[in-house]
Amino acid sequence: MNVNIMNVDYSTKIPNNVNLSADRQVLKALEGWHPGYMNWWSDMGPEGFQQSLVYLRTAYSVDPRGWAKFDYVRMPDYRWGILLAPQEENRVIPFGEHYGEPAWQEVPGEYRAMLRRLIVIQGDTEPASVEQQRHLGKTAPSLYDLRNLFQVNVEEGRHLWAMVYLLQKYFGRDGREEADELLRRRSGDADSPRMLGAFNEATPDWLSFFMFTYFTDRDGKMQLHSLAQSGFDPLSRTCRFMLTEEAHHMFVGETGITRVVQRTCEAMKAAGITDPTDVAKVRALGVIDLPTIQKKLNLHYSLSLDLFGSEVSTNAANAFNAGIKGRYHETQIKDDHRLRNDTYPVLKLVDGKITRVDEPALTALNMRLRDDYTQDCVKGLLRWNKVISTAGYAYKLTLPHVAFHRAIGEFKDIHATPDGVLIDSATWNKRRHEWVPSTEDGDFIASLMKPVTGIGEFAPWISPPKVGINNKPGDFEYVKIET
Ligand code: BYC
Repeated sequence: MNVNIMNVDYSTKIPNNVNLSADRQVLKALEGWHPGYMNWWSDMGPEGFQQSLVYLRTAYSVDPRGWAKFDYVRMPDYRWGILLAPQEENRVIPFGEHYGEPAWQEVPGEYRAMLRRLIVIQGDTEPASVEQQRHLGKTAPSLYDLRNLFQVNVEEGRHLWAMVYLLQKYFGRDGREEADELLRRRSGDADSPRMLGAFNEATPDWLSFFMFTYFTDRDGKMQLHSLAQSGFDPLSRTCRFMLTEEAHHMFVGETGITRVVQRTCEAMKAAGITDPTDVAKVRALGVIDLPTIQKKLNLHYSLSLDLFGSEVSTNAANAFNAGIKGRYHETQIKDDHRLRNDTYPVLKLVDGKITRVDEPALTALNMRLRDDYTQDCVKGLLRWNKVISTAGYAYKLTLPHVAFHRAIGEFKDIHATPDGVLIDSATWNKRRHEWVPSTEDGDFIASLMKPVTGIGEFAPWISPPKVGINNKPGDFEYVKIET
């Protein structure tokens, strides 16, 4: 393996393993973009704490055996670098009409617009999530959680750099314009919103943050896996390295929810509560009741399903045919990787009923990826339910039906219960807050969001983690808060 690609050059302003110092034009373009990025970070990045020392990991190599180092860093001094996974020798395009041809090192002219669109959409989500989470530092339940939030934020910032590098290097002037636009749009802005629905929603509290990192970052994982299959090799290599960092984000979500559920169950047991659906009694203990956790889960799962686009999509078929966006674990699938004659079952609305219909597999690729996503989501639910059953409660968290609370695709114009029963608008309006959080639910959760900044201390609504970051002990000072 090439040694240069494994280690990162920190001598240029922008750390990288793509030999930027020999690529003056791109280096100049990126250095030109850098001040705008720093302005964006100071305006839209985490509120406060910018002068605090945070125990962060920074990627210093792309060697999977040891790629990150941990140290105290002030967030604005974080080295946002451009890191691509090592180039695989003789890599071929693993699917579509160009199956078996050598992977492209340059953008194929005929697919330029399609590639640019996908890179821009991917890039747009990264700063959006930082914007959505910027106020959460003020209410962190511990220094451990505060550090995890900032770790996620700086890495989403790096993922923006990753996409901007591709735009600047491979898309000339349009790429530079798109890179500037990525710093201009704002999550939730009425005039200039982020591109995808879920990235314009609020992340009002820490339970939402954990749900977001569990469900929405997992969409990121699936999309990055599909793009990591791309015949455009620089995109593939970029996404492969991003996935290394992404795993921690989902860990933060999964363990965060586990710790909330754990604390609720402990508190209920200690108080002798036998009915976990007795919301008032549970809330009086200062913990989040399981039915409210279920409502948050319903909301974030359904918002994340929307990120997969329509179940039946010619965009998806075109991107696959072109060799630009593949399937999850494409190279491990045993078929012709062209999908010329295959079908795939899709749930559709037929004569007012939710019906399984066989669609050409090519146009059903969003559905397939979404099914893979759902299977991946189930794993966390099994863990959370284990905590509940071990505590002796019969309550089960479940994923809502795919027709529930949708804004994109087959079910966007109907209403359904979490069990997938179709209901009319009047019933939906009357009952929706049985299924998605109401203002009162939000107010209750908000009332618990009091910052805890003592070393080794945790807010009373969440359990401490089982192990520390980088094996640090429970009394480790993850953030040295500058006041
Ligand atoms: N909101 O054929 P259709 C992450 C538009 S998350 C608004 O149904 P397609 C992260 C669509 O653009 C991963 N609009 O869908 C997580 C199209 O419009 P145009 C982000 C939407 O194209 C946490 C029209 O509807 N990466 O990384 O097959 C923290 C018809 O489109 C939405 C990607 O998503 C929506 N939800 O699939 C940080 C990968 N859905 O073009 C980061 C790149 C669809 O006709 N993107 N539309 O005007 C893609 O692969 C695809 O564009 C999509 C949509 C999966 C998003």
